[in-house]
Amino acid sequence: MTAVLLGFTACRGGGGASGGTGPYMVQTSADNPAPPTPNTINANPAIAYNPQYLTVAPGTTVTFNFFGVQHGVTFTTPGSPNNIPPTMNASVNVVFPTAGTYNFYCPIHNYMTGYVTVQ
Ligand SMILES: [Cu+2]
Repeated sequence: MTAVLLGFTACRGGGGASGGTGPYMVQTSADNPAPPTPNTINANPAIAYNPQYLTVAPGTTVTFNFFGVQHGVTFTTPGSPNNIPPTMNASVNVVFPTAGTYNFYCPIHNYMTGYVTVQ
């Protein structure tokens, strides 16, 4: 019985022709928005940063977009750029001159977190 179950499990990843909820499920454009613009973090109405994590080269200007819902950026890493206070319907450019990982959260939704890695 155990051998049968293991065999079944091992086969699940290979076929995928039956549709359903696997990784090959077709998504609509509404489910799967276009990838964000390079060096841009969108603070979404869905209460998340998109992308949540971003890697850039030293000296890069990162654009934070705040549209639809008020969000901000509060950095928690020493040496971070200045915080962005709660903002709505505007973009704010932030320069990251120095290598490091800069953690941040939203001052309104403190479970909304992300980081920028500069390397
Ligand atoms: Cu927020």
